Amino acid sequence: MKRNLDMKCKDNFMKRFKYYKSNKPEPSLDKVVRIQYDIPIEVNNISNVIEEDSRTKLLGLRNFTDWKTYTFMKHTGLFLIANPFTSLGQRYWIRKCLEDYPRKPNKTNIDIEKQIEDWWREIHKSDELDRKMQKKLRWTTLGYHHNWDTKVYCEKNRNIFPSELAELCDVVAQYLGYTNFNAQAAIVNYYHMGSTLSAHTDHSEVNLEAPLFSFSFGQSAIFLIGGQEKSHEPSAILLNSGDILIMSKEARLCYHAVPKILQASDQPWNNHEELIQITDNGKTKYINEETIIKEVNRNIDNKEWTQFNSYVEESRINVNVRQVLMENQERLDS
Ligand SMILES: O=C(O)CCC(=O)C(=O)O
Repeated sequence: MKRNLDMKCKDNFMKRFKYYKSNKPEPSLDKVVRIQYDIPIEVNNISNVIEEDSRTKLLGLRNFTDWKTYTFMKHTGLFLIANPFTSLGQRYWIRKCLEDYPRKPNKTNIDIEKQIEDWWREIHKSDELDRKMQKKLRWTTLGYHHNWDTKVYCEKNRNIFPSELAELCDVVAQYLGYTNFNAQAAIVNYYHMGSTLSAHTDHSEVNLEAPLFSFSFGQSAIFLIGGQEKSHEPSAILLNSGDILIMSKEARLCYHAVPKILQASDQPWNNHEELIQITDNGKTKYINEETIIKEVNRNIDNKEWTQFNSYVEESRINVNVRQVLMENQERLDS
């Protein structure tokens, strides 16, 4: 009897996962925390730690005073910043994830089958889009490459972390009061409408005190987060394009999953009133300002944007960034 009860309890995460994954019947969204419609009772608005950061505009972010940040009573250490990106900012990050991040020397899931130098160029090399190869890309890793088998990072399996992504994380970290965050590893996940990501915890990093930053773009998702055991009843949260989820403190080691991708109710990357040129206005730590201004502004051109638009109209992209090492540690073996 006791054993049966234990077995039942163990199933809580999986039970919710299966419920939200289902297509027949479609799950009810009544219990999904949806910040865009109303502020559910379990979510509180938090006040900003610092007033401003001159780098926000360069990185496609609104001013801190316009950010809306929420914490969750049931999940200590979990933060949700509801889309702080401008439309042009979303375009810039979506394009980075598609055009730049899957390029070598970064690793992708396609590598075991075929080494492709430049996935985005490869799928567009002839007049007709290579849809088969387009759909094949499920992840790319940056910085310290995640080892999916051993779950252990190693120095030999490391490339330079993209400076603009490090800069973005630094801004968000400073905003939340983390003054020493160092972006060292990232997984970019590519989801199509039927894709899921099963329950797991992220515990490969030496430093488990540092927060994990997770950025969502394109189509929406139901995100499940529970406790450090699968028996905990998870909460379901709707993540929309531009949302930033931060897992820190207790939430850093909690089970989480993506059981469903949902059609986005709007396309914040296509808000034409917000496609305004950016100019130099911030002291950057990692990036060259001239380069980023050029790269952000070229996406105002809708013609240049078309191919990226087609991708996010039917896919979701998630970038999650971690600090691997302890503060002042330079290498895994030091
Ligand atoms: O797609 C997401 O929102 C979550 C991704 C994730 O949990 C991971 O890559 O570890």
